[in-house]
Amino acid sequence: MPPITIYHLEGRRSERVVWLMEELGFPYELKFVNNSLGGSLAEIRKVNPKMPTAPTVIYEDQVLMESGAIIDVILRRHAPGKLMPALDSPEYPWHQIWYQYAEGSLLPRVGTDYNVWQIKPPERRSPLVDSENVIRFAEDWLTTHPYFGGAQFTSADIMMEFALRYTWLLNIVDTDRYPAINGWLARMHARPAYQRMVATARPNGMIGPPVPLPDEARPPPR
Ligand SMILES: N[C@@H](CCC(=O)N[C@@H](CS)C(=O)NCC(=O)O)C(=O)O
Repeated sequence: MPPITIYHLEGRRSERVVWLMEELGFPYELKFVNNSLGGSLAEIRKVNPKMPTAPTVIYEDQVLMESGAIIDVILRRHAPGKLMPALDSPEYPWHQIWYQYAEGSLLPRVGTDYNVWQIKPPERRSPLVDSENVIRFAEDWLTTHPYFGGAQFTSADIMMEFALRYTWLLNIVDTDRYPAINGWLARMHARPAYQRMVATARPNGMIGPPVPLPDEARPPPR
C-alpha cells in the first residue's frame, strides 16, 4: 500500500477512509485544521480546486474523490478478499446494493427532505419514497442480517455508518422506531478501529452544521 494523504473534514464522510485504514492497519497521513471546517475546506481546495469535497485523497500521483470509489480502489488493489464478500458468493449483490445505497438512495433523499422541511414543514406525507422509507428499508434488512454485507463486517457497513449517523443527527426520523439500526450503530461504534478513527479524526466531536430539525418536523408514526 503506497502512503496516502486523506484530506478531511471533522465528523464528515472522510471519516470513512480513515476508518477503513484503521480496520486494515494501513498507514495514512491525515490533513485537517483542528476545529475548523472552513480551514479544512481551504486545505482541500489547494489540492482539489475544481471539486473540493471531503474525502479528497492523494494516492500515488492522483487526486481521488468520492468515498465509495476511494474505498473500492484501496480494497481491490491492496487488500483483495478483505471487507468484501467473494464475487461469486450469494452475499455479493446485496453488499453492492448497500454499498451504493448510502450515497445513491439514502443520503440524497434525507438531504432533500431536510432542506425542504426547513423551509416548509409538510402538511401531509409525500407519496414518493422519502426519508422514512429509505430508513425503514435499512431497518428491515438489519432485523434479519447482522451487517449490511451479510454475515460479516464489510465496506458496506463503512458506507452506511456515516449515512445513518448523519440522518440520526438531523432528527429527520424518530430514531427510537429503528431498534435494529440502533443496535448496529452501537456495534459499529464499539469497534476498536472505529474508536481509533474517532480519536484521530473527530477530536472535537461533531462540529458545525447541520442543525437538527424540531421534533414536529418528523413524520407521524404510520
Ligand atoms: N458522494 C461524495 C460526497 C462528498 C461530500 O459532499 N462531502 C462533504 C462532507 S461530508 C463535503 O465535502 N462538503 C463540503 C462541500 O460540499 O462544500 C462522497 O461520498 O465522497
